[in-house]
Amino acid sequence: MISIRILASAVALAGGAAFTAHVQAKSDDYRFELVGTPHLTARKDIVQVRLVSVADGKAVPDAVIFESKADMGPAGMDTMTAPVKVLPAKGGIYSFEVDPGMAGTWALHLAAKVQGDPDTVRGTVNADLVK
Ligand SMILES: [Cu+2]
Repeated sequence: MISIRILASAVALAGGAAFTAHVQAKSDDYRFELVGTPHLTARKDIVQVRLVSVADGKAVPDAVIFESKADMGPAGMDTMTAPVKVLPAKGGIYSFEVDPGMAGTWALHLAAKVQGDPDTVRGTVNADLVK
């Protein structure tokens, strides 16, 4: 009887540890959304994105975007990438300057940190870019 109890608590502990590791790895509490239609400025596409809290739909204005990559995965061209420059965020809108090699549907992969949240937020928005 005692050994069964010990085994049960060991399983509970292991489960708890795995759950914690998962929670710290990635956050599903937020999502990135495309704002408007990308437009050209000085022959580069400006893509505007909002970060939204899934729970209440509110925009998160003070996240730190630390990773931004663009590829043509949505058009079946995973290996075609484009330079992305992060522009200053304004009023809850995060802007990115993308210099695509060709027009079409591009994926913008983003990673961010939200103030007071230890988890990393990762998300992808698809945008139709012109050239
Ligand atoms: Cu392409």
